[in-house]
Formats: sequence, structure tokens, C-alpha cells
Amino acid sequence: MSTQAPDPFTTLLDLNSGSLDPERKVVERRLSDMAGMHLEGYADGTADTVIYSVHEIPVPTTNSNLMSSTTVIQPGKVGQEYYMTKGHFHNIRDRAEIYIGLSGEGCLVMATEDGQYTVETIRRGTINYVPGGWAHRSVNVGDEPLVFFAVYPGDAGYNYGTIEEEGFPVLVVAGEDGPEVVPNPRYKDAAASEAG
Ligand code: M6P
Ligand code: ZN
Repeated sequence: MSTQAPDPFTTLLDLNSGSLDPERKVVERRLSDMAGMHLEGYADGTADTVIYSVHEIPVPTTNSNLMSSTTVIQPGKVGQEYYMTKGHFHNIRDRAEIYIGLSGEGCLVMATEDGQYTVETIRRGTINYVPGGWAHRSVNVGDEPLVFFAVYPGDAGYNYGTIEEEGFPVLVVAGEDGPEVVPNPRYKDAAASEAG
């Protein structure tokens, strides 16, 4: 079939831990995979710490299929900045995405290439809509793992390079009274991000 539709199937999602049964593809991201993404460097000896894992339900990467995954971000910080995902635009920029919050407390930072941004809440029961053209990064601002489910067109693809080079306009940091959104001093500052 030209749409490459798979046969119908069902997966069991543990709403607390984010793990799937059956597990098909799990990607773990460690501090070493996030080098340069937090404003501060991570402490010596912590490179192998797992920051988040993505439990994917793979389908053929066509526009007629829906890819989905559960992401589990551990609680923690690098300096004052919370653990977070790398963040990405979609390779096909206009592809949208939906997140459903399952457990924990988080923020979804979204930004366009020309610097518009918004920071939304992720918690059990939230449904966040990420429109096409908006890069997205999720941040765990709580003391427990942040777990959410995401669905997006199968051909969306990942563009990490733009965020790696330019960052997001804002950072989410721990302030005296809880999480704060502050300007990213290195936003679009190529020289600083290369040095950092
Ligand atoms: C969400 C979705 C996934 C993504 C994951 C981790 O579950 O957006 O597509 O892989 O978060 O984010 P990132 O790919 O930016 O590391
Ligand atoms: Zn995405």
C-alpha cells in the first residue's frame, strides 16, 4: 500500500513510569549528549547520567502515519537550569505535534525561528499543541520524573542543528520561589555557543 499503513496494533503505556509494553525503541540521552545545551557545563564525573529517555512506537515515516513516543525526563539541574530535552524543529517545518501530560511537573518551551516564544505548562491531563514552525523543548521543573506522550506526523523528522547553534530565546531556571523563565544570554550568539 502506498501509505505503508502497518497492521492495527495496541501498546500498553504505564502512565506513571512512561514505559511501554512491548517496548520497541528506547533512546536514552545522557548529560554527555547534551553538551553545550545548558548554560553551565555539567560537573566532572556526571557525563553518563541519564537525563531523559524516549520510548517510541515506530511506524513508517510517511505523512499518512502517526509517530508517537513517551518521554521521561528525570528531575535535576545543571547549575540553576533544570534537566530538559535537546529540543528540535521538525525537518519538515510545518509538521505539528501534540503532547499529553501524564505525570510530574514541567514546562514546554516553544519558539519560532524569528524569536517569538511561549512557555506552557505540562502536567497530568494537559494537552499541549505545538504548531508547525515552532521548535519545542520540555523541561522538568519538579522533584519527580516528568512523563508525557507525544504524537506527530510520521514524516516530521528532527532538525536539532538550529537549536544546537542558536538555542532557545529563554531558559527555565530555579529561582528563589520556584521556576523562572529568563532570557538566554547566548541566544543566536554563535561565538558564545562555540566557546561554551
Ligand atoms: C517528545 C517528542 C519526541 C522527542 C522527545 C525528546 O516525546 O517531541 O519526538 O524525540 O520529546 O525530545 P528531543 O528529540 O528534542 O530530544
Ligand atoms: Zn517534535
